[in-house]
Amino acid sequence: MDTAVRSAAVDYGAEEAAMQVYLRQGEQRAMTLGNRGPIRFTADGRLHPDILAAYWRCGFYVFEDVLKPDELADIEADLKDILDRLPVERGAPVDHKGRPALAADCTAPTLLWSRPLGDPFGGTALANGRHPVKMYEPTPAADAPKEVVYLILGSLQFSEAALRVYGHPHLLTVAAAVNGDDFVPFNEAIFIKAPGLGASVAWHQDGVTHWDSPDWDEGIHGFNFMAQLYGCTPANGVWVVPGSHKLGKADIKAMVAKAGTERLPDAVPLVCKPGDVAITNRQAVHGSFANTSRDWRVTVNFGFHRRRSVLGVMGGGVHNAPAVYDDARIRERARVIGYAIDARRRRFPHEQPYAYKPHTGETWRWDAAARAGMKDYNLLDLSI
Ligand SMILES: O=C(O)CCC(=O)C(=O)O
Repeated sequence: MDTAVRSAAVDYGAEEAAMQVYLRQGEQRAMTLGNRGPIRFTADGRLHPDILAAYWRCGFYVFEDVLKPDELADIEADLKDILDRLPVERGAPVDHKGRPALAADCTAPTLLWSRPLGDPFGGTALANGRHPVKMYEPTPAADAPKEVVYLILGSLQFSEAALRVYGHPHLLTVAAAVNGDDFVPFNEAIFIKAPGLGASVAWHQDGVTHWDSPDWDEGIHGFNFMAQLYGCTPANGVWVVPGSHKLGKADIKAMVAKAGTERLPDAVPLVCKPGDVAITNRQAVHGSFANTSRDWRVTVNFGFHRRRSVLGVMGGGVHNAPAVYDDARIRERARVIGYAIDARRRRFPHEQPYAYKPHTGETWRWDAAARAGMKDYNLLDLSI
């Protein structure tokens, strides 16, 4: 990736030495967990039970080498186009070439901005206050822009390559193994952590609706896939507290207070090569640090739920207006799975397309009408 938006070298200031030790030790701990490797299947095409067991034990798993160079090149081309079309600043109607900016005509939330190396959510009441502690905010270089886009929501309307990843047959087989054959969408996003600029995502757990449910269990709030375009390192990737998805609502403030630092001592980083795809339980305590490293991290992020976690449930209101999710709403939102499978079939005709059970007997076509119908599709995200 051309590093035109890379800023001058920056670091964690007074925290730099401690941070470097933490990054090294975290990576060592991550490599002992036994939760990474290629996606493997049983003879009848189901996800290998050892993988499932490791996912449920740790709350995350790194699938290696899922996306091949041709697919990564497609994603990179879309990413460059997206970056080129961003508004010149927050709220601006045009991009740097004077064209209508990406998402300027969207109603749904799309572009999230931050001060370079900032932490826009930590310690605030935003998103139901689920990021209780502010992360350390390193000082950006003097030539850094005032604000950067670090997160793009509703991302499948901006990138067909991301849509095709969403329809990946192996990943959808994983989704079925974890959430059942009738799994349903959550939301989709692209996280962009430019070197020297990328914002923190403060420690949090994602679920908002089911913590006190009598049916609560380790999988009730679903999971996110995190597909890596350039890979990710301890310095720019997501960190997870292994096993924390099983423990109910965590007191993150107390965890940080006990550690005396936001470098949580039990957390480990997702370490990925380009094309690796992590799966992370939304209930796991996770977050990422401001990216003072020299490396880009771009994550194609997309989540799925169990149908029974969503059906008849009042949404949490984090991603869109609260509403009770009935069958019609779920079906309407799940059309994107049908489009994604067809879009993928056209680009990768040698692959066996995934057969999504709720669409049995139906034909879904990725065509001009479908494309037009994607505008603001994330108004219907199933946010729990
Ligand atoms: O990619 C990141 O830095 C954060 C991801 C995250 O918090 C999530 O997917 O829930």
